[in-house]
Amino acid sequence: MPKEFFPGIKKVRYEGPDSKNPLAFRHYDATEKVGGKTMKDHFRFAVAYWHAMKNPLADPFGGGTAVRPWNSGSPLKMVEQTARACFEFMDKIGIDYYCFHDRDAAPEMATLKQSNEILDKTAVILGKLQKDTGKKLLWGTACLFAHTRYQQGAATSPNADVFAYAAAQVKKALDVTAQLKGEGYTFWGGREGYSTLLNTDMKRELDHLAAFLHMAVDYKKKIGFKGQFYIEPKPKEPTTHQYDSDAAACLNFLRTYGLMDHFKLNIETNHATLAGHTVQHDLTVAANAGALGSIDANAGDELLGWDTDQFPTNIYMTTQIMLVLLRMGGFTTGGLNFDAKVRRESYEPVDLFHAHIGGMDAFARGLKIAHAIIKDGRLDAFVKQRYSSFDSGLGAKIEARKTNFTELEKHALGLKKSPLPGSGRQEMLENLLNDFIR
Ligand code: XLS
Ligand code: NI
Ligand code: NI
Repeated sequence: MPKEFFPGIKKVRYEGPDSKNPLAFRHYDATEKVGGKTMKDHFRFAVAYWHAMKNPLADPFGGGTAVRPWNSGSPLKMVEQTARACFEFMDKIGIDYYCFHDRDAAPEMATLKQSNEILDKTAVILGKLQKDTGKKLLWGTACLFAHTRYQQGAATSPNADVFAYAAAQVKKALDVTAQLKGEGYTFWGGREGYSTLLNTDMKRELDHLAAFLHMAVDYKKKIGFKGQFYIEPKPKEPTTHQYDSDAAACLNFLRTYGLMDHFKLNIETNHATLAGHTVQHDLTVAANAGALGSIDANAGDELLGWDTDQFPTNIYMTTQIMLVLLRMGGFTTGGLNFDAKVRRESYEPVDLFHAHIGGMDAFARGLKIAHAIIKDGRLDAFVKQRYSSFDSGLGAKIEARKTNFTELEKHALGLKKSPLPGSGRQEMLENLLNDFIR
């Protein structure tokens, strides 16, 4: 086994905004404090095992291009090489957390028993690497969408044996996540959705999904796993209609089935945009419900209508993400997981560095800009002023639910002219925001 998988690449350092070194940070300085907290603690960045280590970079018209020397050899050798490569990468890029699916940490074998066995061996390898390096698992998850058995869903499959198989897989993934002291566990509903109602009993499928998640909660208690559970919304792809389509749909599902106390949301940029929202919209919906748990940081291509999972480089967007996060008071669980892959054309291992450096720098700038905007106060003051008619008098009575239609009608009839809310000043506020992006 080679000593290094990224030979010739040194630890990436902060060199300041004027650095011309493409393998240095220009804005992300792990120890720099913004608003009394280090950048490192603000972000809690994570490497996504499936994209960074395992994605072959195929597309519908051609196979993988990625050069990933660690993805070779017998299953166990490959597992160990990949784990070592991932930890070397985390060390050199300066990221403390990683996230994995059971089936990217270890391959699916011929039987469930064999798959469990190799996953157990993998957990020992990962556990040892964690111990030696201090790196941590942000969250684990199970891949309930790739195998042909899950073609029609896992917890929403029309077949009870498939449901049971998925349950067994999650049980094991929870064991391994707990063993590795994972700080969370994510449920992305892979193929939990449908393509046509002609063959689908939607109510029954949703009931099954809820039963599945309740059993996961029970099992979590049983094994004493303390990590946070997350649901990750996504509107389409692979199925036409995903049940967990956006933050609002997930919250409605969780409330309907009495699961709100046990789950938070893991919001992904490109999923929000596929749902026809902005990421700041879905983050805000989740935060308003006290349920913003974690973020899968990436970006879509404005010109393409699918989950392109690109690295986030748009400072306007990272600024708005950080505005939501700072106003919420920062992460109490979770972190920023780079659920993003390099382009098919960027096939060399070093491209993983460029990609993560770009994402971390873009978030560092977004953090500083958002912090400056909040400190400046004009934006928040404008919003406060905009709703000020609810601060006293009739408005305050409305908010306190101490009035009724009859009283409001009397008030409206007594107005000298038809009321106007005042300009929304969108353009002025857009200019204000841009003033901070320097
Ligand atoms: C796919 C999802 C997936 C989840 C984990 O679109 O983003 O990567 O984050 O299963
Ligand atoms: Ni994701
Ligand atoms: Ni995704």
